[in-house]
Amino acid sequence: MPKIFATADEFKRDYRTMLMAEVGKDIDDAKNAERYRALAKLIASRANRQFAESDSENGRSDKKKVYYFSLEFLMGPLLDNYLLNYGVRDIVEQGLAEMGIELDDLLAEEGDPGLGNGGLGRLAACFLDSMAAEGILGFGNGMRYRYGLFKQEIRDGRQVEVTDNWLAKGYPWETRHPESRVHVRFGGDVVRHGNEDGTFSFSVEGGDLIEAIPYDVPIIGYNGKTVNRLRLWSAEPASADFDLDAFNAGDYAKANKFRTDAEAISEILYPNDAGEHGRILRLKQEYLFVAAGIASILRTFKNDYGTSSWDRFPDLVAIHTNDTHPAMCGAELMRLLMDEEGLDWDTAWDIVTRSVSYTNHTVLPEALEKWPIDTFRRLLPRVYMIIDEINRRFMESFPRDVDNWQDKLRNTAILWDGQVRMANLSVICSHSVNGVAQLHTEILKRDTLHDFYELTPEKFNNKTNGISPRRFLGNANPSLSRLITSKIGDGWLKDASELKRLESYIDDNEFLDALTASKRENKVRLAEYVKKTCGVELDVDSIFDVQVKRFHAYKRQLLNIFKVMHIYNRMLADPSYKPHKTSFIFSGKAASAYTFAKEVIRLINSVADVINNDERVNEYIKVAFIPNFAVSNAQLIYPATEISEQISTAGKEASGTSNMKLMMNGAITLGTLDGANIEIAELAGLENEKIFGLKESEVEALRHGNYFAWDVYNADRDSVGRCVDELVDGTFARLSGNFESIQAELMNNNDYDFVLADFASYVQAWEELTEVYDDQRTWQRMALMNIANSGHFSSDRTIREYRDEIWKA
Ligand code: NBG
Repeated sequence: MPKIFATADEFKRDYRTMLMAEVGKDIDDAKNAERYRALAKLIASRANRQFAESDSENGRSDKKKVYYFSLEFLMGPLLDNYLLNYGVRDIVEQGLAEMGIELDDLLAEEGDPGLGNGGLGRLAACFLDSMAAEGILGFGNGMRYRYGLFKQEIRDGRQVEVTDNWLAKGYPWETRHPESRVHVRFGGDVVRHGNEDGTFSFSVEGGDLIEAIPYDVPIIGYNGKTVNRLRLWSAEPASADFDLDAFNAGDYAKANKFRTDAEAISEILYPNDAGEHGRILRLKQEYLFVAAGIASILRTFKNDYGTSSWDRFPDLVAIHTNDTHPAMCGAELMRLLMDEEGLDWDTAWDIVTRSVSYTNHTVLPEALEKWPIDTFRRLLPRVYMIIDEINRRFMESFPRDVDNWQDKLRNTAILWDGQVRMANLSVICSHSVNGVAQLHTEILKRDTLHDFYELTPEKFNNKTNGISPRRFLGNANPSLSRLITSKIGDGWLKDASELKRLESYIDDNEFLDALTASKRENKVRLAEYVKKTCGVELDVDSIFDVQVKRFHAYKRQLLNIFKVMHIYNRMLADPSYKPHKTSFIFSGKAASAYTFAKEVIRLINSVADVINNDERVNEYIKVAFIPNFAVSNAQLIYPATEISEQISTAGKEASGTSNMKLMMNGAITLGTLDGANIEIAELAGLENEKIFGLKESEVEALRHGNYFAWDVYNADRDSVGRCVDELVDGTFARLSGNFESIQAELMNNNDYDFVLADFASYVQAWEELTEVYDDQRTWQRMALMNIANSGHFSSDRTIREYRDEIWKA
C-alpha cells in the first residue's frame, strides 16, 4: 500500500495547497486552528477519494456490507489516529517541523465531539476503527447532534453543565451530502389500498415530512487499505414547508416554527441513564436515524443489485443494532419492503430476521426502553401497525405446551400494559442476540431475557467487548508503545495478540525498569494536566489510583470515596498510621437529572478540598477530580494509572471497557468479579489483579436474604459507620454543605448497591495491593502480565467474532 505522502516534501506541497484553498492563507499567516483545519481537511480529502474509488468497486462485488446502527459514536479526536493508521505520522511531523510548526500544537486544536455518553458510544467508535482495520465493509449509521452531551465544569464542588457547541468551529472531517437526503414522515394517517389480486397495500398520508441530511465522516483503517464511512443524520425541515405567507406577513415565529420543530430532532444527545426515557423527542430521534439509515441502505442495494434481488439481501447486508435505540430497524425494513417494494409479509419477514442482529448492553431494568403505545401509534402509525402484527404473530405462534406459558408470553410480548417494549422488539426481529462479556451474557440467558432464551437458545451468544489498541495504546501512550515496539516490533498494532510475546521479558530487569520509567513519564504528563485543570498538585511518586467512568450508583464511586474518607479518618485518629502515598483520581460525568450521582461528585470534590488542604495528611494522600471526562483527556489518564478501580456491584456492569484500556496501559485492576473484570483476571492471572467483594451469586442471595444495612453500620461505627455519619455531620461540608440525600438514599434503600457490605473487603484489598507497590519488581511484573495479556481485549478480536459468528461477512 503506497503511503498518501511519500516524502515530507510531497506532504508540504499538498498541505500548502490545501491551506490556501481552505483558509486562503500561507503557512506563516495562518493560526494554529486554521493549520489544524487544513491538515484535517487534507487527510479527509484523501480518505474520501479513496472511499469513492473503492465504493464503486465494492458496489459491484458480492462482499457483504455491515451497517452498524448506533445513536452514539464517541469518536474522540481523529487526526492523530488517522496519521497513525495511514502510517504518515513521522512524515507529517517532519514536514511540519520544516515549516516551523509542531504537530502537537495542531493536535491540541482538535475538539472532542461529545456524540456519546460513555462506554456504549466509545465501543461503537472502536468497532468502526476495527472494521476498517480488518477490511470489513462496515458503515456506521448515527445521529449528528447539534449539541453533544454537556461540557462539565466544577464550581464549589458541584457539576455544572455547559452547552457543548462542538460544531462552533466547524467539523473538518465531515462532508454534507444533500443529494442523499431521505424524507422521513411523522404522524399522518395510514391509508389502505385494495390491489387487483385482492390483497391490500398501505401508505401513510399527511403528517410532517422531515428531511434527514447525511454528513459523512471517513473511517480510515490501520494500514490505510480500507476506508469506510460513518454516516450521521441531521434533521431539517423539508424546504417546501417554509411558510412564505407568514414570513411575508412579518410573522417570523410562525414561519420558523416548523424549522425549529424539525431541527429539534437532531438538536441534542440524551443522557443514557436517570429516567430520560419516554420523551417524545427521543422517540423521534430513534425513528429518524433508523428510517433514514434503512432507506439509504435500500437505495444503495437497489443501485448495486437492482430491484429483483431481494432474496440475496441477507447475504449482502447485515444490520446491527447497538442496544435497543435502533430497535425499529426491523419494523422499518418490513415497511419499506412491503409498502415500497411490494413484497409480501412472509418474504419481507424472512429478509428482516436474517439481516438484523442485536447487542444488549445492560441488565438494569430502568434502562430497558419502553414507550407508551398511544404516543408511539400517533407518531408512527404505520410502523406501529407493523409492530402490532409482528407481536400478534409472535403471540399466536407461542408454544402452549410449556409450563407457565402465560407468564412467559407476558414477559416476551412486545406490546403489553399499554407499552411498546423495545428490547422484546429487538430480540424478536433479530437472528442473533449478544451480551458484551461472559457473565453478562449468562445473566441475559438466566434472567433478563430468559424466556426468549428458552424459546430460541440458538440466537444467544457472547461477544466480549474490546478496545482499539491503536488509539488506547498507540496514540495514548507513545512512550510505552515505543518501548514495546523496540522489543517485539510494531505488529501488535495490527495483531494485538502479539503483545503476549512481552511475557518473555518477565525477568528482564532493564525492561521492567523501562516500564516504570515510561509510567513515570506519563504520570508527570498527567500531573501537569491535573495542576492545570483542577489546581491540585500531585506527587508523581505516589500511586496513581484511578476511577474514571460515568457516575452511577452501581459503579460505586461512593465506595471509593468512602475508602478515602476512611483512610483520612484513620490517619487523624492514629498519627502512626501511614498509608501508602496515593493520589486518588476521579473523573466522569453524571446525567444532569441524576441527583444522587451529582451529589457523589460534590462529595468527592468536598473530600478533596478538605484532604488536599490538611497538612496533617496531604503529604500522603491527595484527591483530584478531573473535570469534563472525554476521549481526549482519557488518553492522558489511562497511561498514567497504576491502580484501575473497577468496583461495580457484581452483576451490574455489563462489561466495562475502561478496565481493558487501563489493563493495556499496565494498570492493576482492583475490582469485583463483574463484567469483563472476570475475563481480565482469568487472562492475566488472578495473582496479577486484586479481586474483592461479593460475587454475583452472593449479591443475588443477599438481596433476597436478610441483609440489613443498619446492622453493618452499627457493627462498624468507627470505619464505614463513621463515613456514613460524616455525610451529614459537617466534616466535609465546608465547600457547599452536607450530603443528606446521599445518606438517605444509601440507608433508606437498605444499601441497594452493597456499598457497606463490600466496604471492609475493599479497604483490605486496597491495603494489600498498595503494600505490593513497595516491592517494585513484583509490581512491574504484574503490570507486564497485564499488558502482555491485554491483546485479547483488542476490538479487532471482538469484531472478527462478530464478523464470523453474527454477520457472516
Ligand atoms: C454500557 C455498559 C458497560 C459496557 C458498555 C459497552 C450502556 C447502556 N451500557 O458495562 O454499562 O461496557 O455498555 O458495551 O451504556
